[in-house]
Amino acid sequence: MRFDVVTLFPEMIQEAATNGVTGKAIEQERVGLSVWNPRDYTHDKHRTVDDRPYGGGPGMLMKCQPLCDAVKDARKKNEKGDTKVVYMSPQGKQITQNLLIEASHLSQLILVAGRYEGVDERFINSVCDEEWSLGDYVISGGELAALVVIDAVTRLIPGVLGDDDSAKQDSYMDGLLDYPHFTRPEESELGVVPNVLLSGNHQLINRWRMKQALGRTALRRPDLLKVKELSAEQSALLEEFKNEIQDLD
Ligand code: 4GX
Repeated sequence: MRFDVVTLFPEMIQEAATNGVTGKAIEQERVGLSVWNPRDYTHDKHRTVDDRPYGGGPGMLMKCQPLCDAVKDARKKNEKGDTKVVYMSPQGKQITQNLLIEASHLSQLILVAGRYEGVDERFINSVCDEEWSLGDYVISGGELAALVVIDAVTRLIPGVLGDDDSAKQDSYMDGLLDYPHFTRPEESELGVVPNVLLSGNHQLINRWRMKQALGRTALRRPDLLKVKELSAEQSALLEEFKNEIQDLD
């Protein structure tokens, strides 16, 4: 799969994406990444990419033509398969792991990062297939949002994560928060490690971890539990967790 980012700050994408998990995936050619600067598609002496909004008001908007021409060039990089063009903004559909799993099956994802007060609405309506949001808060430009999408999607591509990490994508803990983790020392001024984790009994350890994952999800994200089907064993573990909390008071 390949990512193409349309941005006035190409270095921001190149710098961040060529480190860590995404950097390695690019090196190993498991994913492709190119950046496209709308400024390179201007034709005037000042290389103008923005203009004042019709109707007045503060701020500037990105003009359609340089954005359209950048997307048109990015599309040429895809030889076969599906392309999706996505504009990142708080007006979009909030991204979820499921949305990103679907995106990981595309052959090309073109991410458009807006600056200023946004882009001319006609570009979104005519050129973009979808509008995606990180969540209900405002950042200064779409670049960080595009990087979040690239990172999260790259992790889903076969071969990108090592076997140890990919096991994490196994389904039985899907839709639950993670259980708590501990490493050495066994005992410190910050407290002790739960005894069961030192027992060497892997059946007991897995049971404890599942119970913690269920309990934390119930306490912190009850919305996630509402949509998850629990097995009989999971329901029993969650009941145990809830009873143990009540024993505390
Ligand atoms: N999830 N931003 C887009 C420019 C903008 C302003 C107004 C449309 C209308 C964001 C987010 C996000 C900041 C990217 C504003 N576009 N992107 N930018 N939340 O906050 O993705």
